[in-house]
Amino acid sequence: MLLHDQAREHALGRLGSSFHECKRLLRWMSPLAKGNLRCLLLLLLTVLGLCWTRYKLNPTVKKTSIVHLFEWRWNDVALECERYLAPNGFAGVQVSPPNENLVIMSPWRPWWERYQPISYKICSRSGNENEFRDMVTRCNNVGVRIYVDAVINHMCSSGAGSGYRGTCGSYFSAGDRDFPAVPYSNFDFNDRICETASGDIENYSDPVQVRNCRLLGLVDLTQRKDGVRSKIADYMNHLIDTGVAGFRIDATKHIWPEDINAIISKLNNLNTQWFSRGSRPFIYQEVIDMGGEAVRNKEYFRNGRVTEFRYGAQLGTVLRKWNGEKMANLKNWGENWNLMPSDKAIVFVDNHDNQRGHGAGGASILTFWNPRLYKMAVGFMLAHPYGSTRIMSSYKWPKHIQNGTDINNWVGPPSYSDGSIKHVSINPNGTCGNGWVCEHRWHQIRNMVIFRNAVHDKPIAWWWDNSNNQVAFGRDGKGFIVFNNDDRNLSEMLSTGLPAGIYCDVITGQKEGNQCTGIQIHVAANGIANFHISSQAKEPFIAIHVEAKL
Ligand code: QV4
Ligand code: CA
Repeated sequence: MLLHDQAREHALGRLGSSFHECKRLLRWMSPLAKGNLRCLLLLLLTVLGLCWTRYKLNPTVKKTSIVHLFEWRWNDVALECERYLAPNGFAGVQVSPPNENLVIMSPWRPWWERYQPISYKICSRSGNENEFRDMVTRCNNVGVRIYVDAVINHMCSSGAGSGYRGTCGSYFSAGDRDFPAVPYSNFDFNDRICETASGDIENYSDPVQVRNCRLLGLVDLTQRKDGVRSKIADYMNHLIDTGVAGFRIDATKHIWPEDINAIISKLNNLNTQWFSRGSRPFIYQEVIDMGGEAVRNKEYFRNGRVTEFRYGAQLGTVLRKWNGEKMANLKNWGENWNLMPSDKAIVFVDNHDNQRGHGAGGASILTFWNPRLYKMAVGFMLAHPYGSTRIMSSYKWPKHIQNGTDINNWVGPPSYSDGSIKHVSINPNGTCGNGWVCEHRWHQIRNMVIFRNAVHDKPIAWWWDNSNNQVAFGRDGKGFIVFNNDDRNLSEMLSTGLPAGIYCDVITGQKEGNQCTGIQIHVAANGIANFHISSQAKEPFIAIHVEAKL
C-alpha cells in the first residue's frame, strides 16, 4: 500500500518536475530555431524525447523498502538520498526523532535521550529545522520519502528535574509537568487518571494501565484531551508541510487506538509539491506483541500498519537452528507462522531497540554483529513477499556483555566531545567510516533491495528444500533464490521458473554493463539451472532476477 503509492507518487512527481524542466528547456532553446519551422519541430521532438526517456513513467518502477538511518544527521541523510538511496531503488528513510529532547549527561548522551521529548521544536543532535527541511526537499526531489519517528506518547522522565536542558535550550519542569515550549501543563498528563500506586505501568496484563500510566517513568500525555491531540497533530502537520511522507508512531501500545485514530484524522494531506492531491500520510505503529500480553497488535490495524516483532525473533531462531528449527519449515512462512496479515505488517530482522537488548530483545535477534547469518536473514526477508520491509542501518558501539547484559547498550552515536554527532564518511569501496555500520550499503543487502523491487508483484513459486537447511524458491518468473544453511555442500539442479538465459548472482557480485562480476547462473530453456553452494561459503546463498540477466 505504502510503496505502491510511493512508486506512483514518485513517477508522477518525477514527471511533474521534469515537465517543468522540459518546458524551461524548450523556452530556452526555441529562440535558437526562430523562424525556421522545420528546425523548431525537430528541436521540439528531440527535447520531448530526452525529457520523456529520463523520466518515462515506468509502471514497473516499484520501490519496496525503507532504511532506518538511526541517529544520522540531516545533512548526511540528504547526501545519502542523492548519491545512494535513489540510484539503488530505496523507497524511503526512517529518521530519528527530529524534535527537541532532554540532554542527558549521565550516562553521557545516550541514544535514548531522543525518546524523552522536551518540545516539538525541530532541533536535535541531527540538526535544526533548516537542515531538516533541506533534507526532506532533497530526498523528495530524488523520489526517496522521509518517515519521522514520532514520540507522542510521553515527554521526558518524571525524574528529570527541571531547567533549560532541552537540545534547543527550552525550559521544562518534569515534576510540575510543565513544558512551556509546547505548551503542555500538568492537566495534559495522566497522573490523575493512572490508578497504579507508583504511577508507572506495573502490570502489562492490564490494558488500561499500559495506556494510562508511565512507560519507564516517562510522563504520560492524555491523548484523550482534544488540546493534547491538537498539539500532537500540529507537530505532525508541521512535518507534513515540510514534505514528510509519514510516521513511525513510537510506543503505540501505550496510546489508546481511538486516540491515535483521532490524531490521524487531524493530519493534513501530503504536500502537493511532491505528492498527488489527496495523498495521506503513511502510518506505521510500534507495537511489541509477541503474544501473551493484554494489548494486541490487531487493535491498531484500523490506523495503519503495525511492526511485526515476531518476524525477526522467529527468523533468527530458524537461521540459528534453535529449538529444532530448520529452513525447510519456512515453506509456509507468513500468516501460517502466527504473524499478522501481510498487508498490515512492517517487518525487519532487527531494530534499534532489540539489536542492543532493549524492547523485544531476545537472544535470537540477528544483527550486524553476526554478519553471515544476518545477511541470510535480510536476504530471505527481502526475497519473501510477506510484509513491508525495513532495513536497519546502525552504528558500532563498544558492546560489553556482563552477566548476560550489554552494559554499554546505552552508548549513543559516534560523536565528538561536545556531543555533536560525527559525519558519515564514505570509504572508496562504498562502505561507511567514522563508526557507522551502514548495513544498507553491504552489497548483498543493497542488491536484495533491488531484487525485491524487481519481483515485487510476483507470488512465491518453485519452492524446493532438502527437508533440512537447504531451501530455494522463486518469485514466479521474475527471480529465484537458493540458501545453504546446512553443514554440507549444496549441489542441485533446480527448476527456477525463469526464462532461459545467463543471470548474474547478486550475492557474490552483480551485473555491471554486460558482465557478471560474481558467479553466473545458466538457466536452460526448461527453466532448470545448476546451483553449487559450499557450506563454508562466506555468504551461502545465491540470488538471480530478470533485471540482473545478461
Ligand atoms: C528508569 C527506570 C524506570 C523508572 C524511571 C524513573 O527503568 O523504571 O520509572 O527510570 O525516571 C531510559 C532508561 C530507563 C529509564 C527511562 C526514564 O533506559 O532505565 O527508566 O529512560 O528515565 C528508549 C529506551 C529506554 C529509555 C527510553 C527513554 O529503550 O531504555 O528509557 O528510550 O529514554 C516497551 C514499549 C515500547 C518501547 C520499549 C523500549 O512498549 O514502545 O519498551 N520502544 C519504544 C522505542 C524505544 C524507547 C521508547 C519506546 C520510549 O523504540 O527506543 O525507549 O520512547 O516495550
Ligand atoms: Ca500513554
